[in-house]
Amino acid sequence: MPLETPARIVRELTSRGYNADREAVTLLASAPDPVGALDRAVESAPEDALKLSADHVRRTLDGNGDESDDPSVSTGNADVSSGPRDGASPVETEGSASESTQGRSDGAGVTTSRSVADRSVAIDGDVTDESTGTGEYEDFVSVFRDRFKRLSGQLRGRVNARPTNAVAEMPGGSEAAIVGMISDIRSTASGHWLVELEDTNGTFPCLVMKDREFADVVDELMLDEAIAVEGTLADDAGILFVDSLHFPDVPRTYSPSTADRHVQAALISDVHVGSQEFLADAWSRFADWLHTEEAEHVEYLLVAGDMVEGVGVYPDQDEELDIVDIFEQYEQFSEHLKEVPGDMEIVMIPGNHDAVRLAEPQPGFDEELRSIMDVHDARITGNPSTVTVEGVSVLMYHGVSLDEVIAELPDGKASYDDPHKAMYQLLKKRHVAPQYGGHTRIAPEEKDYLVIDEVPDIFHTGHVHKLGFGKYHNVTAINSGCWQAQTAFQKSVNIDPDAGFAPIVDLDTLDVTVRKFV
Ligand code: D5M
Ligand code: FE
Ligand code: ZN
Repeated sequence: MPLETPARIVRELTSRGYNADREAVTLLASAPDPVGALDRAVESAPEDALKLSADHVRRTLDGNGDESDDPSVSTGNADVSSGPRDGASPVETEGSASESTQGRSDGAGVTTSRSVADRSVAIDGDVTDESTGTGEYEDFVSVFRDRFKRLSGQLRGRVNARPTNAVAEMPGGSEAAIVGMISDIRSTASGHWLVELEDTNGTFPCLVMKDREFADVVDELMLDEAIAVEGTLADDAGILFVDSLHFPDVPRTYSPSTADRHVQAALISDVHVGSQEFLADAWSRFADWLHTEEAEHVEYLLVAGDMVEGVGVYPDQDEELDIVDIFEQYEQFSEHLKEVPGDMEIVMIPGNHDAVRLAEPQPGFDEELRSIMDVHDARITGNPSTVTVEGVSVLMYHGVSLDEVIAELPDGKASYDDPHKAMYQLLKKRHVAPQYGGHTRIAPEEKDYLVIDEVPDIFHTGHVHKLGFGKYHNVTAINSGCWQAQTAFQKSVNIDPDAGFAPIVDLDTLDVTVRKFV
Protein backbone atom coordinates (compact mmCIF):
# COMPACT_ATOMS: atom_id res chain seq x y z
CA MET A 1 0.00 0.00 0.00
CA PRO A 2 1.47 3.38 -0.88
CA LEU A 3 1.91 5.39 2.29
CA GLU A 4 2.62 8.87 1.07
CA THR A 5 -0.30 10.61 2.77
CA PRO A 6 -0.78 11.20 6.49
CA ALA A 7 -4.20 9.58 6.52
CA ARG A 8 -2.76 6.38 5.02
CA ILE A 9 0.00 6.40 7.62
CA VAL A 10 -2.60 6.77 10.34
CA ARG A 11 -4.66 3.90 8.92
CA GLU A 12 -1.63 1.64 8.68
CA LEU A 13 -0.59 2.51 12.25
CA THR A 14 -4.08 1.83 13.61
CA SER A 15 -4.16 -1.51 11.86
CA ARG A 16 -1.01 -2.32 13.83
CA GLY A 17 -2.54 -1.10 17.08
CA TYR A 18 -0.80 2.27 17.29
CA ASN A 19 -1.79 5.89 17.52
CA ALA A 20 0.68 8.60 16.70
CA ASP A 21 0.83 12.28 17.37
CA ARG A 22 0.46 14.59 14.44
CA GLU A 23 4.09 15.53 14.07
CA ALA A 24 5.08 11.85 14.12
CA VAL A 25 2.66 11.16 11.29
CA THR A 26 3.97 14.10 9.27
CA LEU A 27 7.54 12.92 9.78
CA LEU A 28 6.69 9.42 8.59
CA ALA A 29 4.71 10.67 5.61
CA SER A 30 7.57 12.89 4.52
CA ALA A 31 10.36 10.35 5.02
CA PRO A 32 12.03 9.26 1.77
CA ASP A 33 10.77 5.73 2.38
CA PRO A 34 7.58 5.99 4.43
CA VAL A 35 6.95 2.22 4.42
CA GLY A 36 10.38 1.40 5.77
CA ALA A 37 10.29 4.30 8.24
CA LEU A 38 6.93 3.16 9.60
CA ASP A 39 8.15 -0.43 9.94
CA ARG A 40 11.27 0.67 11.79
CA ALA A 41 9.37 3.07 14.04
CA VAL A 42 6.89 0.37 15.00
CA GLU A 43 9.60 -2.26 15.54
CA SER A 44 11.66 -0.02 17.78
CA ALA A 45 8.69 1.36 19.75
CA PRO A 46 8.76 0.73 23.50
CA GLU A 47 6.84 -2.41 24.31
CA ASP A 48 4.00 -0.78 26.21
CA ALA A 49 3.67 2.19 23.84
CA LEU A 50 0.26 2.82 22.33
CA LYS A 51 1.25 6.07 20.71
CA LEU A 52 4.31 6.88 18.62
CA SER A 53 5.85 10.20 19.58
CA ALA A 54 7.55 12.58 17.18
CA ASP A 55 10.79 12.21 19.14
CA HIS A 56 10.69 8.48 18.72
CA VAL A 57 10.10 8.76 14.97
CA ARG A 58 12.85 11.34 14.67
CA ARG A 59 15.28 9.04 16.49
CA THR A 60 14.27 6.16 14.22
CA LEU A 61 14.87 8.28 11.13
CA ASP A 62 18.17 9.62 12.52
CA GLY A 63 19.42 6.18 13.50
CA ASN A 64 19.02 5.02 9.95
CA GLY A 65 20.83 7.94 8.46
CA ASP A 66 17.78 9.22 6.64
CA GLU A 67 17.81 12.78 5.45
CA SER A 68 16.36 13.96 8.70
CA ASP A 69 18.05 17.38 8.55
CA ASP A 70 15.91 18.23 5.62
CA PRO A 71 12.62 16.49 5.97
CA SER A 72 10.29 17.35 3.20
CA VAL A 73 6.75 17.90 4.27
CA SER A 74 3.50 17.69 2.47
CA THR A 75 2.07 21.13 2.80
CA GLY A 76 -0.93 20.87 0.55
CA ASN A 77 -0.42 23.70 -1.88
CA ALA A 78 -4.00 24.86 -1.84
CA ASP A 79 -5.26 28.31 -2.51
CA VAL A 80 -7.17 29.90 0.26
CA SER A 81 -10.19 32.06 -0.10
CA SER A 82 -11.21 33.61 3.15
CA GLY A 83 -13.47 36.20 4.63
CA PRO A 84 -17.14 35.99 5.35
CA ARG A 85 -19.43 35.23 2.49
CA ASP A 86 -23.15 35.58 2.49
CA GLY A 87 -24.75 32.73 0.69
CA ALA A 88 -23.79 31.94 -2.89
CA SER A 89 -22.63 28.60 -4.05
CA PRO A 90 -19.84 26.68 -2.39
CA VAL A 91 -16.44 28.03 -2.98
CA GLU A 92 -13.86 27.30 -5.08
CA THR A 93 -10.98 26.54 -2.79
CA GLU A 94 -9.17 23.41 -3.73
CA GLY A 95 -8.41 22.53 -0.17
CA SER A 96 -7.40 19.01 -0.93
CA ALA A 97 -3.94 18.26 0.27
CA SER A 98 -1.46 17.84 -2.49
CA GLU A 99 -0.41 14.26 -3.03
CA SER A 100 3.10 15.31 -3.85
CA THR A 101 5.50 16.42 -1.18
CA GLN A 102 7.23 19.68 -1.22
CA GLY A 103 10.78 20.12 0.06
CA ARG A 104 11.49 22.75 2.68
CA SER A 105 14.81 24.39 3.25
CA ASP A 106 14.48 25.34 6.87
CA GLY A 107 15.13 21.83 8.05
CA ALA A 108 13.03 22.06 11.16
CA GLY A 109 9.98 22.98 9.14
CA VAL A 110 7.77 20.07 10.01
CA THR A 111 4.35 20.78 11.35
CA THR A 112 4.34 21.17 15.07
CA SER A 113 1.82 19.61 17.40
CA ARG A 114 -1.23 21.62 18.20
CA SER A 115 -0.97 23.58 21.43
CA VAL A 116 -3.15 21.52 23.72
CA ALA A 117 -2.43 23.74 26.74
CA ASP A 118 -4.57 26.64 25.51
CA ARG A 119 -7.59 24.52 24.74
CA SER A 120 -10.91 24.92 26.44
CA VAL A 121 -14.28 23.32 25.74
CA ALA A 122 -17.41 23.67 27.91
CA ILE A 123 -20.82 22.22 27.16
CA ASP A 124 -24.24 23.59 28.12
CA GLY A 125 -27.86 22.70 27.47
CA ASP A 126 -27.20 18.98 26.98
CA VAL A 127 -30.26 16.77 27.65
CA THR A 128 -28.15 13.59 27.98
CA ASP A 129 -28.98 11.85 31.28
CA GLU A 130 -31.33 14.72 32.17
CA SER A 131 -34.38 13.59 30.26
CA THR A 132 -37.47 13.66 32.46
CA GLY A 133 -40.09 13.16 29.77
CA THR A 134 -42.52 10.30 30.19
CA GLY A 135 -44.64 11.23 27.17
CA GLU A 136 -47.63 12.01 29.41
CA TYR A 137 -49.96 14.94 28.82
CA GLU A 138 -48.48 16.84 31.81
CA ASP A 139 -45.07 16.83 30.10
CA PHE A 140 -46.50 18.68 27.12
CA VAL A 141 -48.04 21.23 29.45
CA SER A 142 -44.77 21.78 31.27
CA VAL A 143 -42.57 22.03 28.17
CA PHE A 144 -44.93 24.64 26.68
CA ARG A 145 -45.12 26.57 29.94
CA ASP A 146 -41.36 26.61 30.11
CA ARG A 147 -41.05 27.74 26.50
CA PHE A 148 -43.56 30.50 27.11
CA LYS A 149 -41.96 31.60 30.37
CA ARG A 150 -38.51 31.90 28.83
CA LEU A 151 -39.47 33.47 25.50
CA SER A 152 -42.03 35.82 27.02
CA GLY A 153 -39.31 36.89 29.45
CA GLN A 154 -37.24 37.95 26.44
CA LEU A 155 -40.21 39.84 24.95
CA ARG A 156 -41.61 41.53 28.04
CA GLY A 157 -38.87 44.12 28.23
CA ARG A 158 -39.97 45.34 24.81
CA VAL A 159 -43.72 45.90 25.40
CA ASN A 160 -46.03 46.60 28.31
CA ALA A 161 -47.95 43.34 27.92
CA ARG A 162 -51.01 42.14 29.79
CA PRO A 163 -52.45 38.64 30.04
CA THR A 164 -55.04 37.77 27.38
CA ASN A 165 -57.86 37.54 29.94
CA ALA A 166 -57.04 41.02 31.26
CA VAL A 167 -56.98 42.45 27.71
CA ALA A 168 -60.44 40.93 27.16
CA GLU A 169 -61.72 43.04 30.09
CA MET A 170 -60.30 46.35 28.77
CA PRO A 171 -62.65 48.98 27.27
CA GLY A 172 -62.97 49.12 23.46
CA GLY A 173 -60.48 51.47 21.80
CA SER A 174 -57.77 50.99 24.47
CA GLU A 175 -54.12 50.54 23.62
CA ALA A 176 -52.93 47.06 24.59
CA ALA A 177 -49.99 44.71 24.19
CA ILE A 178 -49.91 40.90 24.33
CA VAL A 179 -47.11 38.35 24.49
CA GLY A 180 -48.20 34.94 23.32
CA MET A 181 -47.50 31.82 21.31
CA ILE A 182 -49.15 31.67 17.91
CA SER A 183 -52.02 29.18 18.02
CA ASP A 184 -53.53 30.00 14.63
CA ILE A 185 -52.83 32.09 11.51
CA ARG A 186 -55.58 32.69 8.95
CA SER A 187 -56.10 35.10 6.11
CA THR A 188 -59.43 36.89 6.11
CA ALA A 189 -61.75 37.29 3.14
CA SER A 190 -60.41 40.82 2.61
CA GLY A 191 -56.77 39.70 2.61
CA HIS A 192 -55.85 40.73 6.16
CA TRP A 193 -54.27 38.33 8.65
CA LEU A 194 -55.83 36.99 11.79
CA VAL A 195 -53.16 35.80 14.23
CA GLU A 196 -54.38 34.14 17.39
CA LEU A 197 -52.08 34.46 20.37
CA GLU A 198 -52.18 32.14 23.35
CA ASP A 199 -50.75 32.67 26.83
CA THR A 200 -51.25 30.78 30.09
CA ASN A 201 -54.64 32.49 30.57
CA GLY A 202 -56.30 31.95 27.23
CA THR A 203 -56.19 33.16 23.63
CA PHE A 204 -56.81 36.49 21.91
CA PRO A 205 -57.35 37.29 18.20
CA CYS A 206 -55.06 39.90 16.67
CA LEU A 207 -55.57 41.41 13.22
CA VAL A 208 -52.66 42.44 10.98
CA MET A 209 -53.99 44.68 8.19
CA LYS A 210 -52.54 43.84 4.78
CA ASP A 211 -51.41 47.41 4.12
CA ARG A 212 -49.34 47.76 7.31
CA GLU A 213 -45.58 47.99 6.75
CA PHE A 214 -44.95 44.91 8.90
CA ALA A 215 -47.55 42.76 7.05
CA ASP A 216 -44.68 41.24 5.08
CA VAL A 217 -43.39 39.46 8.18
CA VAL A 218 -46.65 37.51 8.52
CA ASP A 219 -45.30 34.94 6.05
CA GLU A 220 -42.40 34.31 8.47
CA LEU A 221 -44.69 33.39 11.33
CA MET A 222 -44.89 29.75 12.37
CA LEU A 223 -47.33 28.09 14.71
CA ASP A 224 -46.20 27.85 18.36
CA GLU A 225 -43.56 30.54 18.13
CA ALA A 226 -43.69 33.34 20.71
CA ILE A 227 -44.14 36.96 19.61
CA ALA A 228 -45.30 40.26 21.10
CA VAL A 229 -47.81 42.65 19.55
CA GLU A 230 -48.97 46.15 20.42
CA GLY A 231 -52.16 47.64 19.07
CA THR A 232 -55.59 49.11 19.60
CA LEU A 233 -58.65 47.19 20.73
CA ALA A 234 -61.71 47.24 18.49
CA ASP A 235 -64.76 49.08 19.78
CA ASP A 236 -66.25 45.88 21.14
CA ALA A 237 -62.81 44.88 22.56
CA GLY A 238 -63.10 41.52 20.79
CA ILE A 239 -60.01 41.89 18.61
CA LEU A 240 -56.69 43.74 18.68
CA PHE A 241 -55.65 45.76 15.61
CA VAL A 242 -51.91 45.29 15.49
CA ASP A 243 -49.67 48.39 15.25
CA SER A 244 -46.34 46.69 15.84
CA LEU A 245 -45.02 43.13 16.03
CA HIS A 246 -41.87 41.91 17.77
CA PHE A 247 -39.82 38.73 17.68
CA PRO A 248 -37.65 37.67 20.63
CA ASP A 249 -34.75 38.10 18.17
CA VAL A 250 -31.04 38.78 18.59
CA PRO A 251 -30.16 42.40 19.40
CA ARG A 252 -28.70 44.16 16.36
CA THR A 253 -25.87 45.36 18.54
CA TYR A 254 -24.88 41.86 19.62
CA SER A 255 -21.15 41.69 20.01
CA PRO A 256 -19.75 38.16 19.72
CA SER A 257 -16.81 36.88 21.74
CA THR A 258 -13.66 35.76 19.98
CA ALA A 259 -10.68 33.58 20.90
CA ASP A 260 -7.51 35.16 22.31
CA ARG A 261 -5.24 33.42 19.86
CA HIS A 262 -5.26 32.34 16.22
CA VAL A 263 -7.07 29.03 16.33
CA GLN A 264 -9.58 27.50 13.93
CA ALA A 265 -12.45 25.02 13.99
CA ALA A 266 -13.74 22.81 11.18
CA LEU A 267 -17.55 22.65 11.25
CA ILE A 268 -18.95 19.62 9.48
CA SER A 269 -21.98 17.33 9.60
CA ASP A 270 -23.79 14.57 7.72
CA VAL A 271 -20.98 12.12 7.17
CA HIS A 272 -23.44 9.26 6.46
CA VAL A 273 -20.96 6.39 6.73
CA GLY A 274 -22.67 3.17 5.67
CA SER A 275 -24.42 4.75 2.70
CA GLN A 276 -23.32 3.71 -0.78
CA GLU A 277 -23.01 7.42 -1.48
CA PHE A 278 -20.60 8.12 1.41
CA LEU A 279 -17.61 9.90 -0.16
CA ALA A 280 -14.72 8.04 1.45
CA ASP A 281 -12.12 9.59 -0.87
CA ALA A 282 -13.23 13.14 -0.18
CA TRP A 283 -13.22 12.37 3.54
CA SER A 284 -9.66 11.02 3.32
CA ARG A 285 -8.53 14.10 1.44
CA PHE A 286 -10.05 16.22 4.20
CA ALA A 287 -8.32 14.13 6.88
CA ASP A 288 -5.03 14.35 4.93
CA TRP A 289 -5.33 18.08 4.70
CA LEU A 290 -5.85 18.32 8.47
CA HIS A 291 -2.38 16.77 8.83
CA THR A 292 -0.74 19.47 6.75
CA GLU A 293 0.94 22.61 7.93
CA GLU A 294 -1.73 24.68 6.28
CA ALA A 295 -4.24 23.22 8.73
CA GLU A 296 -2.04 23.51 11.80
CA HIS A 297 -4.40 25.97 13.46
CA VAL A 298 -7.45 23.77 12.94
CA GLU A 299 -7.58 22.39 16.46
CA TYR A 300 -11.29 21.68 16.78
CA LEU A 301 -13.61 19.49 14.76
CA LEU A 302 -17.35 19.93 15.38
CA VAL A 303 -19.68 17.35 13.87
CA ALA A 304 -23.37 18.34 13.86
CA GLY A 305 -25.05 14.95 13.46
CA ASP A 306 -25.70 12.14 10.98
CA MET A 307 -22.40 10.34 11.60
CA VAL A 308 -23.83 7.27 9.90
CA GLU A 309 -26.56 6.53 7.39
CA GLY A 310 -28.50 4.46 9.92
CA VAL A 311 -31.11 1.87 9.08
CA GLY A 312 -34.80 2.32 8.40
CA VAL A 313 -34.65 6.11 8.50
CA TYR A 314 -36.52 6.66 5.24
CA PRO A 315 -38.58 4.26 3.08
CA ASP A 316 -36.43 2.15 0.71
CA GLN A 317 -33.26 3.41 2.34
CA ASP A 318 -31.93 -0.15 2.58
CA GLU A 319 -31.50 -0.28 -1.20
CA GLU A 320 -28.73 2.29 -0.89
CA LEU A 321 -26.94 0.87 2.14
CA ASP A 322 -23.34 -0.20 1.89
CA ILE A 323 -23.29 -1.46 5.49
CA VAL A 324 -26.57 -2.84 6.79
CA ASP A 325 -25.65 -3.29 10.45
CA ILE A 326 -25.91 -0.12 12.50
CA PHE A 327 -23.04 -1.04 14.84
CA GLU A 328 -20.80 -1.83 11.88
CA GLN A 329 -21.66 1.58 10.49
CA TYR A 330 -20.41 3.21 13.71
CA GLU A 331 -17.31 1.02 13.67
CA GLN A 332 -16.58 2.16 10.15
CA PHE A 333 -17.28 5.78 11.07
CA SER A 334 -14.83 5.40 13.90
CA GLU A 335 -12.19 4.11 11.45
CA HIS A 336 -12.67 7.23 9.36
CA LEU A 337 -12.48 9.43 12.44
CA LYS A 338 -9.10 7.88 13.23
CA GLU A 339 -7.77 9.41 10.03
CA VAL A 340 -8.03 12.91 11.50
CA PRO A 341 -5.12 14.06 13.65
CA GLY A 342 -5.19 12.55 17.13
CA ASP A 343 -4.44 15.87 18.78
CA MET A 344 -7.61 17.56 17.56
CA GLU A 345 -10.47 18.24 19.94
CA ILE A 346 -13.66 16.67 18.59
CA VAL A 347 -17.27 17.40 19.60
CA MET A 348 -20.20 15.42 18.16
CA ILE A 349 -23.98 15.64 18.45
CA PRO A 350 -26.45 13.15 16.92
CA GLY A 351 -28.78 13.72 13.96
CA ASN A 352 -31.91 12.04 12.64
CA HIS A 353 -29.93 9.18 11.04
CA ASP A 354 -28.15 8.33 14.29
CA ALA A 355 -29.07 5.56 16.67
CA VAL A 356 -30.56 7.69 19.44
CA ARG A 357 -34.19 8.70 19.97
CA LEU A 358 -35.46 10.72 17.04
CA ALA A 359 -37.44 13.24 19.04
CA GLU A 360 -35.67 16.47 19.99
CA PRO A 361 -33.88 17.24 22.22
CA GLN A 362 -31.86 14.14 21.34
CA PRO A 363 -29.56 12.76 24.01
CA GLY A 364 -25.95 12.00 23.11
CA PHE A 365 -24.93 8.47 22.04
CA ASP A 366 -25.35 5.71 24.63
CA GLU A 367 -22.47 3.85 26.26
CA GLU A 368 -22.33 1.13 23.63
CA LEU A 369 -22.00 3.60 20.77
CA ARG A 370 -19.62 5.78 22.78
CA SER A 371 -17.34 2.83 23.29
CA ILE A 372 -17.32 2.19 19.54
CA MET A 373 -16.56 5.86 18.84
CA ASP A 374 -14.06 6.50 21.62
CA VAL A 375 -11.41 7.53 19.11
CA HIS A 376 -9.41 10.63 19.99
CA ASP A 377 -11.50 11.09 23.15
CA ALA A 378 -14.25 12.80 21.20
CA ARG A 379 -16.79 14.64 23.33
CA ILE A 380 -20.30 13.47 22.81
CA THR A 381 -23.26 15.65 23.66
CA GLY A 382 -26.96 16.04 22.88
CA ASN A 383 -28.74 17.73 19.98
CA PRO A 384 -28.88 20.68 20.52
CA SER A 385 -25.96 21.74 22.75
CA THR A 386 -23.99 24.90 23.27
CA VAL A 387 -20.29 24.22 23.04
CA THR A 388 -18.01 27.02 24.18
CA VAL A 389 -14.64 26.74 22.51
CA GLU A 390 -11.95 29.12 23.80
CA GLY A 391 -14.61 31.64 24.79
CA VAL A 392 -16.60 31.38 21.54
CA SER A 393 -20.03 29.85 22.06
CA VAL A 394 -21.24 27.56 19.29
CA LEU A 395 -24.87 26.46 19.29
CA MET A 396 -24.79 23.05 17.60
CA TYR A 397 -28.13 21.77 16.30
CA HIS A 398 -28.56 19.05 13.67
CA GLY A 399 -31.21 21.01 11.78
CA VAL A 400 -34.30 18.89 11.13
CA SER A 401 -36.55 21.96 11.64
CA LEU A 402 -34.80 23.70 8.72
CA ASP A 403 -36.83 21.52 6.34
CA GLU A 404 -39.94 22.94 7.94
CA VAL A 405 -38.80 26.56 7.90
CA ILE A 406 -37.87 26.15 4.22
CA ALA A 407 -41.22 24.53 3.40
CA GLU A 408 -43.31 27.17 5.17
CA LEU A 409 -41.51 30.39 4.30
CA PRO A 410 -41.27 32.05 0.89
CA ASP A 411 -38.10 31.29 -1.10
CA GLY A 412 -36.51 34.68 -0.54
CA LYS A 413 -36.61 34.18 3.22
CA ALA A 414 -35.51 30.53 3.42
CA SER A 415 -34.53 28.02 0.76
CA TYR A 416 -32.29 25.00 0.27
CA ASP A 417 -29.91 27.20 -1.71
CA ASP A 418 -29.56 29.63 1.21
CA PRO A 419 -29.83 27.37 4.27
CA HIS A 420 -28.21 30.03 6.47
CA LYS A 421 -31.25 32.25 5.90
CA ALA A 422 -33.46 29.56 7.40
CA MET A 423 -31.04 29.55 10.34
CA TYR A 424 -31.55 33.33 10.70
CA GLN A 425 -35.24 32.63 11.25
CA LEU A 426 -34.47 30.26 14.11
CA LEU A 427 -32.25 32.91 15.69
CA LYS A 428 -34.99 35.50 15.26
CA LYS A 429 -37.52 33.18 16.90
CA ARG A 430 -34.93 32.22 19.54
CA HIS A 431 -35.97 28.60 19.20
CA VAL A 432 -34.36 25.82 17.16
CA ALA A 433 -37.65 24.00 16.39
CA PRO A 434 -40.52 26.47 16.78
CA GLN A 435 -43.34 24.45 15.31
CA TYR A 436 -44.75 21.55 17.25
CA GLY A 437 -46.54 18.59 15.70
CA GLY A 438 -45.19 18.95 12.17
CA HIS A 439 -42.23 17.34 10.51
CA THR A 440 -39.87 17.89 13.46
CA ARG A 441 -40.54 15.45 16.28
CA ILE A 442 -40.30 17.02 19.70
CA ALA A 443 -40.17 15.14 22.99
CA PRO A 444 -41.82 16.86 25.92
CA GLU A 445 -39.46 17.54 28.81
CA GLU A 446 -39.83 19.53 32.00
CA LYS A 447 -37.82 22.27 30.40
CA ASP A 448 -37.62 23.35 26.77
CA TYR A 449 -34.05 22.57 25.68
CA LEU A 450 -34.84 23.97 22.25
CA VAL A 451 -35.21 27.60 23.36
CA ILE A 452 -32.16 29.72 22.47
CA ASP A 453 -31.68 31.38 25.88
CA GLU A 454 -28.28 32.89 25.27
CA VAL A 455 -27.32 34.37 21.92
CA PRO A 456 -24.56 32.15 20.50
CA ASP A 457 -21.48 33.57 18.76
CA ILE A 458 -21.73 30.85 16.12
CA PHE A 459 -24.81 28.82 15.12
CA HIS A 460 -23.87 25.52 13.48
CA THR A 461 -26.39 23.24 11.77
CA GLY A 462 -26.43 20.62 8.99
CA HIS A 463 -29.12 18.17 7.88
CA VAL A 464 -30.20 19.79 4.60
CA HIS A 465 -26.86 18.82 2.98
CA LYS A 466 -26.38 22.32 1.58
CA LEU A 467 -23.53 24.62 2.45
CA GLY A 468 -24.30 28.21 3.35
CA PHE A 469 -23.13 30.79 5.80
CA GLY A 470 -23.54 34.42 6.71
CA LYS A 471 -24.05 36.80 9.60
CA TYR A 472 -27.30 37.55 11.35
CA HIS A 473 -27.02 40.49 13.77
CA ASN A 474 -23.32 39.58 14.14
CA VAL A 475 -23.99 35.90 14.85
CA THR A 476 -22.12 33.67 12.39
CA ALA A 477 -24.57 31.10 11.00
CA ILE A 478 -23.03 28.10 9.24
CA ASN A 479 -24.86 25.20 7.69
CA SER A 480 -22.27 22.61 6.80
CA GLY A 481 -22.67 20.50 3.66
CA CYS A 482 -22.29 16.73 3.77
CA TRP A 483 -20.03 13.80 2.82
CA GLN A 484 -22.69 11.92 0.91
CA ALA A 485 -23.30 12.22 -2.83
CA GLN A 486 -26.85 12.67 -4.11
CA THR A 487 -29.18 9.85 -3.08
CA ALA A 488 -32.02 8.49 -5.23
CA PHE A 489 -34.54 10.35 -3.07
CA GLN A 490 -32.63 13.61 -3.35
CA LYS A 491 -32.48 13.14 -7.10
CA SER A 492 -36.23 12.59 -7.24
CA VAL A 493 -36.89 15.89 -5.45
CA ASN A 494 -34.05 17.82 -7.09
CA ILE A 495 -31.88 18.29 -4.01
CA ASP A 496 -28.33 18.81 -5.23
CA PRO A 497 -26.18 18.31 -2.13
CA ASP A 498 -22.96 20.20 -1.38
CA ALA A 499 -20.81 17.17 -0.65
CA GLY A 500 -17.14 17.22 0.36
CA PHE A 501 -16.78 20.78 1.69
CA ALA A 502 -15.48 21.78 5.09
CA PRO A 503 -16.18 25.27 6.42
CA ILE A 504 -13.31 26.43 8.63
CA VAL A 505 -13.91 29.26 11.13
CA ASP A 506 -11.19 31.48 12.55
CA LEU A 507 -12.16 31.63 16.20
CA ASP A 508 -10.22 34.86 16.69
CA THR A 509 -11.96 36.79 13.87
CA LEU A 510 -15.02 34.60 13.11
CA ASP A 511 -14.09 34.68 9.41
CA VAL A 512 -15.13 31.61 7.45
CA THR A 513 -13.15 29.83 4.74
CA VAL A 514 -14.54 26.90 2.80
CA ARG A 515 -12.28 24.02 1.83
CA LYS A 516 -13.23 21.74 -0.97
CA PHE A 517 -12.25 18.07 -1.04
CA VAL A 518 -14.05 16.73 -4.08
O1 D5M B 1 -31.67 14.66 5.01
C1 D5M B 1 -31.05 15.34 3.96
C2 D5M B 1 -32.03 16.26 3.30
O2 D5M B 1 -32.85 15.53 2.41
C3 D5M B 1 -33.01 16.92 4.26
O3 D5M B 1 -33.34 18.18 3.71
C4 D5M B 1 -34.21 15.99 4.28
C5 D5M B 1 -34.19 15.44 2.89
N1 D5M B 1 -34.57 14.03 2.75
C6 D5M B 1 -33.73 13.04 2.42
N2 D5M B 1 -34.38 11.88 2.27
C7 D5M B 1 -35.68 12.14 2.50
C8 D5M B 1 -36.88 11.36 2.47
N3 D5M B 1 -36.88 10.07 2.14
N4 D5M B 1 -38.02 11.99 2.76
C9 D5M B 1 -38.04 13.29 3.07
N5 D5M B 1 -36.96 14.08 3.08
C10 D5M B 1 -35.79 13.51 2.82
P1 D5M B 1 -30.97 13.57 5.91
O4 D5M B 1 -31.93 13.33 7.02
O5 D5M B 1 -29.69 14.11 6.39
O6 D5M B 1 -30.81 12.39 5.01
FE1 FE C 1 -27.90 14.13 6.80
ZN1 ZN D 1 -30.26 14.77 8.86
